Amino acid sequence: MCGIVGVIGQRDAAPLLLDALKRLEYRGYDSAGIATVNGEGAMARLRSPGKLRNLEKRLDVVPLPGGTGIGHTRWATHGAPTEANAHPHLAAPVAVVHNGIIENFRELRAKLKAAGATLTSDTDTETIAHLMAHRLASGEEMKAALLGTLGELEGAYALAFAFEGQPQLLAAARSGSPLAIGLADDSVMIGSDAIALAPFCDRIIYLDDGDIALLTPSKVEIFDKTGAPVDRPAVAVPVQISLAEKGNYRHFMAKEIHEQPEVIARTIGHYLDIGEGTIRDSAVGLDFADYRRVSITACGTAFYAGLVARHWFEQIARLPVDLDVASEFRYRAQNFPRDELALFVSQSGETADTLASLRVCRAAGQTIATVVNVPTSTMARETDVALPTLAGPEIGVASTKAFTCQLATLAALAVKAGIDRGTVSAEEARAYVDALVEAPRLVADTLHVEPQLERIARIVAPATTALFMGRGASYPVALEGALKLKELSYIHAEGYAAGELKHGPIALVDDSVPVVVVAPFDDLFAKTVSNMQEVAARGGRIIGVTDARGAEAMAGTAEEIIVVPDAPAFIHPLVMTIPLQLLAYHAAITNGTDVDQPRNLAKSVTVE
Ligand code: HGA
Repeated sequence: MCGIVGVIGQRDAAPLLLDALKRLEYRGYDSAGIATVNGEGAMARLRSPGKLRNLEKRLDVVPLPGGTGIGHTRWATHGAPTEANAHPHLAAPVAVVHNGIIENFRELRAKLKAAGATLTSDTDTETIAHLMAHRLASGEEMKAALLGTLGELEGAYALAFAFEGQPQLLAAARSGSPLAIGLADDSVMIGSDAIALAPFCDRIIYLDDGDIALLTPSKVEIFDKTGAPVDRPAVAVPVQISLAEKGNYRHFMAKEIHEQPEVIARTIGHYLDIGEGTIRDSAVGLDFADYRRVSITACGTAFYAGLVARHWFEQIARLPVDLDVASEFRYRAQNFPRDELALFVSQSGETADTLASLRVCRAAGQTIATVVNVPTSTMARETDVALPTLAGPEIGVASTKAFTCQLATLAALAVKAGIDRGTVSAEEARAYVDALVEAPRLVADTLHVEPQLERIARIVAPATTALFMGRGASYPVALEGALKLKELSYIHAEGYAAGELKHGPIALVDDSVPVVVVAPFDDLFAKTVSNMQEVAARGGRIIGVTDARGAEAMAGTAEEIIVVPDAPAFIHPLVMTIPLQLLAYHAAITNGTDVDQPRNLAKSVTVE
């Protein structure tokens, strides 16, 4: 998603803005730009399609002077990723960068054109610069002009403004998209993500939804949406954020895959009382005896974590689960019963559709719980109960460690639900806890299959279609495996419930189609193996992911068998996911795609 940065201070702005933008590259983007204001108030701007290095090359030739400026990496929603559509957008004296969507942009463009404005881009964003410039030209004060402009916008935005003729001023605003202000000794910064600001600032102020801010080198003034001054606390830059580096790994994704034993251990350590063999009440802060059902809402990988959780809640706690993708959730006619727990899952805590769904449930008076990786995020702040996944910053666009930490958290919740609802005895609870305690070690052991996956990835990489199948809790794992492969290697991949294959997708099977069968040796194994035979009979190239006992039954049918360590059935989804992540990673490397920033994708999807 779009990255926003801004700086006002003693240092040369352009190189600093570029460095800060580089720290947001992981979010995914397709063009970039910077505008600066020098000491005399003159504004200059450079924009470029493609990667930041294109902009950097241009800056080498035409440096932008000045200590004040704003910068942007754009993930296009309105208009192609061209130079003309890249931010900052100008309408003298205003320059603006934007993350979000202005939904009434058509009306605004028509109104501006009728008033004689010349629009030079196809974006929704450019209207904001013109509205603001128009108000300033008609003599409105800065704050009034800002509030007036925002009052005309419908939709979501995080905005940073710079002004020609005002080298000592930046403005910022947020509604629906995140924005933070960074404080350093010699400068004040703006960033859409604290990661952008971490190395340059010691303290961060997170703006609340609806806030606007006026920044000078020595002062930050914040107002709420009514224009009343408000105090927002400045907090120390979280250490974890400053540590978002690649280390010795070739890609963030590789680092994040290999970090999983550690971060899963950290996450379960938060929820489990290992000595007592139970789940810590204080870590969960919910009594599931109060709820008749749970609704889980999420997007993408987090939705698949929710699908696994449905199995766990229903099997362990006999608690019915309703599940939907967040982009559809709001459009269903629902009655939002008070005795239903509304549970949301999001890595970033900013996912626009999930956040909007959360707000719908909150307005309906439901109790809101959120499984979230970024503790300072909007969702973490707007939820009744925040359930952290302690995965640390995830930089690779394709989620890996955040997914397994979501699983670990949801597994602990399901056990807690079983205890609260009396479906799990103390002895059974201890067995579940013991199984979870084993997860980090088993995941670490599973990582040893990497050399085999590297080789298998070379078989899969030339395919144009790949299928993944699984049954029970392995079905969402298959879905996640397919999503990972398509995100990273651009191979068309689909996940199916193993029993569904013969209802359609089997028509795709021939000897060019790899079929990944996720089947640990559990109660459902024999049925999945029958489905595997159906595929094999039609020439499909089977890649089995199973454990030692399953491998015996697959031998002779599967072309390749990846053997993971024997694990308690409860944590199979955590273990079985690892080979699929490695397969996608190595297929991407074989296909030469951009592993950490796959094309067209964004890390934290802050637009609907
Ligand atoms: N709508 C703006 C900004 C897009 C955005 O925020 N993406 O994450 C544009 O298309 O330029």
